[in-house]
Amino acid sequence: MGKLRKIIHVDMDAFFAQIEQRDNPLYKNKPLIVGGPLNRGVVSTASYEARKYGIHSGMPISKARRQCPRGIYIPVNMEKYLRESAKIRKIFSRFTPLVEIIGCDEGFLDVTGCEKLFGDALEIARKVKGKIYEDTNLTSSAGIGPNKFLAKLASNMGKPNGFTVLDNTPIVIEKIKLLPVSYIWGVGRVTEKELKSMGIDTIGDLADIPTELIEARFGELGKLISNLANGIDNREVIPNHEVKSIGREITYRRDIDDFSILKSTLLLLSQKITRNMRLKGYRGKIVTLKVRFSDFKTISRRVTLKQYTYGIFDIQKSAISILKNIDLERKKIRLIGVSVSGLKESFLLEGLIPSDRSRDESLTEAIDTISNKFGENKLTLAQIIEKDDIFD
Ligand code: TTP
Ligand code: MG
Repeated sequence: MGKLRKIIHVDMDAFFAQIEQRDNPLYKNKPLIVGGPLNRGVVSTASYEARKYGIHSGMPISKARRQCPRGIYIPVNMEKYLRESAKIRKIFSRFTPLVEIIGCDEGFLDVTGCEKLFGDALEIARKVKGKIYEDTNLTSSAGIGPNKFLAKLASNMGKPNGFTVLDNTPIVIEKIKLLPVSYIWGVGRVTEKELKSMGIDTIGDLADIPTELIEARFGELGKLISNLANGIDNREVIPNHEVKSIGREITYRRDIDDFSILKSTLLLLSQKITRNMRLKGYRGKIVTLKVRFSDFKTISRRVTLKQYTYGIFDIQKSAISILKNIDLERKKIRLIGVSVSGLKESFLLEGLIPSDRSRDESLTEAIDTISNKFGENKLTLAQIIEKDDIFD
């Protein structure tokens, strides 16, 4: 057992919609739907008044209009929301350097040991919420717990304008077990459906099944959600600036000089890296290829892309282009690795990614969805499966 941690999770309420309601008195207390393009697009978010009509993020606007014809529909004004987002981040960082921002409106603060400066976790959470309101006129919801899972669950339970503490006590755990599995971080709609088909509806149902079984079915994600269902969560709060690069490498069981195998490997590595980038919310601009030859000589070369991306083929193609420039004559490769640096959090790039990028990125998202469903290790692209035996 590690030391007892104190984690705070703060999430803005109906973020885009609340900002628009703040700025336009005509929108106050009304069902307000932010999203676009207005007739073809999806809902980014809806005010709590609109949620009563069953409207939620990701729903096609056409459907929302049918369910709530009297709603007010407005487009996204990302620049404006990012200005508020920056203020919120700044407030978080006043209390601890251990701040991990997720997306544009939420963050985790590890305030273990901060009592002397700012008071206990409850007091800090109260101060953060208060300061956010003071500086932005926006409400947020705070959750406090001994780990990220419980802190996030707590902030979600009290929404809007909530303040909830969840300790790892038997009473709390019993209560959590009654919640639907979809409350678990990482259980998306696809996973939820699959779990339901296995007869798992609640967090308690999931906790009752041995972790190995869930892992066998869902891969790494399975292990994570099974542990979370049991209240086990050792994930640290990782300050965003500390993520400098995201990469993977592979050592072959025997040394390789077959270019098609190397190419497939780069595809596999790119898939794993881009999945990780998306999970953490980054795009990157610099691709580095590392190659270790059979004589252990190791080289690494990098290219800088024109655009920030998390597209699988953007990364793979860059790595291949580097590989082509390396003299492989009479040499065999023992290890190959790819990493992406020059990272930027995706939400900061919103609206700045030109549409010709989006095809590769959409493909990456689709592959992610399939990976979530079948477990990361079950899905490998193209011919990699056949060559599986050459990797360590
Ligand atoms: P969320 O925090 O998920 O949602 P929210 O702040 O609107 O509402 P809640 O009170 O439940 O926290 O997301 C933050 C913002 O991110 C949201 O206001 C709009 C944007 N967003 C999208 O654009 N698309 C999406 O699918 C989601 C989930 C969010
Ligand atoms: Mg929010």
